Amino acid sequence: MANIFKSMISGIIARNMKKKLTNWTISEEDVTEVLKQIRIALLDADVNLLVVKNFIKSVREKAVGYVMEKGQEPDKVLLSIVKEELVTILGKNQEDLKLDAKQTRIMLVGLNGAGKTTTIAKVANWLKIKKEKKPMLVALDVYRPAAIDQLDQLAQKINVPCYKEPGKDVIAIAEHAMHEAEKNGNDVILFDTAGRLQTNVELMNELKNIKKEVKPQEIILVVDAMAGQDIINVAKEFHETLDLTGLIITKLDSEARAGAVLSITNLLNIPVKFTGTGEAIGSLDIFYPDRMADQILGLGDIMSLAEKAADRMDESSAKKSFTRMISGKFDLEDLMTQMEQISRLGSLGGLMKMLPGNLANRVSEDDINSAEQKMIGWRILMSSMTKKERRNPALFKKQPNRKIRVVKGSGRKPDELNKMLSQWEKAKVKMDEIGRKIKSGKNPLMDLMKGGGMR
Ligand SMILES: Nc1nc2c(ncn2[C@@H]2O[C@H](COP(=O)(O)OP(=O)(O)OP(=O)(O)O)[C@@H](O)[C@H]2O)c(=O)[nH]1
Ligand SMILES: [Mg+2]
Repeated sequence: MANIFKSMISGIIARNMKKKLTNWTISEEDVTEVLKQIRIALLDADVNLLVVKNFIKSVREKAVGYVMEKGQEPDKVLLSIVKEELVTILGKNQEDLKLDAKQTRIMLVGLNGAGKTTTIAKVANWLKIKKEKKPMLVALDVYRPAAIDQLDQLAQKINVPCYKEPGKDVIAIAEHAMHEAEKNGNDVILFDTAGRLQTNVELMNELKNIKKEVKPQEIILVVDAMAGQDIINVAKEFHETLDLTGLIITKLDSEARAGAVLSITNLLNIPVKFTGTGEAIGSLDIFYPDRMADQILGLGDIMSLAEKAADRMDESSAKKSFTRMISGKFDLEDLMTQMEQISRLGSLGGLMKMLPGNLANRVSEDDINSAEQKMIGWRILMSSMTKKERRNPALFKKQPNRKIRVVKGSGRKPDELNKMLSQWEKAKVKMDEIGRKIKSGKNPLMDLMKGGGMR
């Protein structure tokens, strides 16, 4: 997604539309330059040409002739038109999986390496945890024994059953699997099908036959964000043969531009159901066109960040460390716990990308890298201390020998330890101050906003 972020369409709009319009109606001339730049940014992100053309056309139609009301600013008006059109392109309304049937059957299809098998396990885990379902996985990629093992191992990891058979008759296996699921009360069956390097008649026939036997409520095409424009024809072929009900885009965590796969939903009118953002089982997100539009515009994805934090942060320990902070008791043990919590959310760079563009832009890649390096160093230093030392860092002043031991044990530099201790002390002074203000009924955020920020 990196290039989409860098294109920062909201930045383009801000730069080009800040100037005063000559009158209250937006004219063709007012938008010529900005639309040209947005067009280039979208093509740069590998969005399909036809999608770009239609997009620019509808933005132009909505913008030109727009009569502004008093107090409206041209850049805000254009940004909201662009966002609305982007959301339309990305599918307008997010659609949930159809899960009402007594036994829901879902087929995942796609090219080799797209991420079908990994994604099946992610979706099954999501169904189990978020939807309280009893999923079963079925191995229909019977041509490579390793493929069955891969699915089986993932199933064990998430603790759901995996149905497999030694033979190669996928229709029979699918039929047996459905009986087995019915017998065991599995209410969702996920079929892992074989991929090919390219679509071919043999694969399409096999999938068509499986579909006939299984009668799935959902047939989902799994596509890799790194795919180029070819993927659009591939998706068309799958859709013509199978009448797809959804898409899952994997590997959005990569440096891929993702424009091609994001174009499929508009060109073929198939909703994106989920996105994959990593190899781990938990790296699956429901797709929200609105949030994706904000990401593309460079407005960040605060909602996802908040959800991620809620999912992975340990609330009770967060509350505890906050209380300790404002009561002047924040020590290195608390700092270590906090740093562990932050690292559970992922890399700092990844977190920064979720912040709105103007915030994220203030911090350079170098700053992020050096902060990450610093955190690594601090964690190593702190884990070389005894718990007693972390609870009472004043011991380092009283007995400097302790410092020598920590430096030796951690393999870090003495200077790094000294800097860490002095930064902790400074932060503690600030926190004490905030704590006192809270206790006396003042809102410390007001001070922070007036410029006395914590640094
Ligand atoms: N970074 C990243 N890697 C992913 C993601 N999804 C899948 N992968 C990786 O992509 C590779 C291929 O994934 P599989 O699930 O085996 O793909 P498949 O479509 O089942 O492939 P075949 O069975 O060979 O057709 C594996 O190394 C996965 O770990 C993702 O969202 N992000
Ligand atoms: Mg597979």
